[in-house]
Amino acid sequence: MEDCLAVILGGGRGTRLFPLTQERSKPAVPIGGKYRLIDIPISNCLNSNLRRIFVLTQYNSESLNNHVGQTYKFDVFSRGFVTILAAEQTDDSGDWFQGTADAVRQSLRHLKAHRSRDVLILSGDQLFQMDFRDFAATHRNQRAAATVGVIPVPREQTAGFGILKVDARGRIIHFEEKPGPDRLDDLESDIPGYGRGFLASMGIYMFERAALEKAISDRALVDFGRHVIPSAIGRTQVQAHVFRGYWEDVGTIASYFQAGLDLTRPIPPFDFHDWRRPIYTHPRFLPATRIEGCTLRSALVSEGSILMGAEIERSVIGIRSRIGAGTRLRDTLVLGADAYESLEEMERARASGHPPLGIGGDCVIQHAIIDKNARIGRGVRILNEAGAQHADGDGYYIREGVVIVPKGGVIRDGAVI
Ligand code: ADQ
Ligand code: ADP
Repeated sequence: MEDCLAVILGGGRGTRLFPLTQERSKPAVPIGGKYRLIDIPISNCLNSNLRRIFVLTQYNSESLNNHVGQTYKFDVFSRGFVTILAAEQTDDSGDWFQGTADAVRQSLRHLKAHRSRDVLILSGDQLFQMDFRDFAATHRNQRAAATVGVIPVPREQTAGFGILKVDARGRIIHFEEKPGPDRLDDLESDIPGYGRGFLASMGIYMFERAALEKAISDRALVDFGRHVIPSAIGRTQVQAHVFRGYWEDVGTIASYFQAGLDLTRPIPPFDFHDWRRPIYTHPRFLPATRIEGCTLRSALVSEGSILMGAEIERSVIGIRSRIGAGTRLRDTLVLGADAYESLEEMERARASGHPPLGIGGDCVIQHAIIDKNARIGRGVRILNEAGAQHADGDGYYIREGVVIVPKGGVIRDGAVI
């Protein structure tokens, strides 16, 4: 893996995760109570001994820079780095990154400064654990110019994916990006050990370096899925590497929310407790969580929190969360806070008519995402009883049926959503 560079696609406009991406870039979106999305692909790389990593992002946020800078520090002998490349306007192109291939094309000059046989291209919004050494073995043993990570999926789950067909040796012979339902009959395959089904692209690609430079040299090829991969098939050897573990795209509010709640299952599909493959994050030196008279069922509670007499079910509680007495949370992701408020600050907030940081007492909240640094007053009810799918309210948003209180959002005492 010393002969491989990793490039993580950190996000285009990030509109599908709005409002979580309103004030931060997608890689900085929190997950699992104490991590950020970018920790997942970076940890997969580090656990695969891949230590030279670029993160491409459309917009650079302070929180992403802080997080990466404070987390991934390599000593001088390891030759490792995590470098963020934000879309920058250069003389060659007045445009921001247009698509995934375009983003990689614009970062080639940074990659050129580092020798490598191969380049691994990863998406920044996927929850999975993969050993990329297996991926590289497929790629190199098959002498492929490019290798695509693929996963078997049933018909009902094909929407939004590139679907492909392979020959007996695992070469990709046909690829269609996001085919319509009418195309599916032609794209079904017999998958060894799976039966009849569909092979979906995971949006993970390994390219032999010269093949990558050639494949994206034409500026008309903007996206890997839509242009580069389909046009490479037939011209060069494009291999499939079949992955059979848990893999979830968390690029939309609905999938992010569901993947977050799934972490609270007794045996979660994604295992943060796997000591052989740790997920790294910013070390914070937070105190233990204080819990007073609470009922907790299927909950993940992050450190530095204060939970006073709350009832919490199927929920993730992020770092430095404060939850007041008599509050009931169900199916909710609380992303936590960036700092604590002292008792005096809380009093001052109350006196100026603002709820203190965190969630006040006697609230009922379900099916919601409470982003960082939110201030939720006392007796607030977030139930979305009308079942709205999409709305922009006073201090909140509803996306795909999930109520989201944005970062730093304020919900006054007694409000009903
Ligand atoms: P999508 O995920 O729909 O499909 P795309 O929107 O191109 O593809 O995004 C891929 C990744 O790159 C995402 O993490 C996105 O945020 C990021 N990204 C997009 N534009 C970017 C830019 N300009 N700069 C930096 N990052 C950018 C792809 C494949 C499908 C495959 C699915 C699997 O095209 O074939 O099935 O992934 O999820
Ligand atoms: P993380 O979210 O990874 O735990 P930090 O704890 O370092 O990161 O903090 C996140 C953000 O909050 C940073 O921008 C930091 O400057 C800010 N922050 C940290 N501590 C305080 C504080 N006591 N008061 C106000 N802002 C803070």
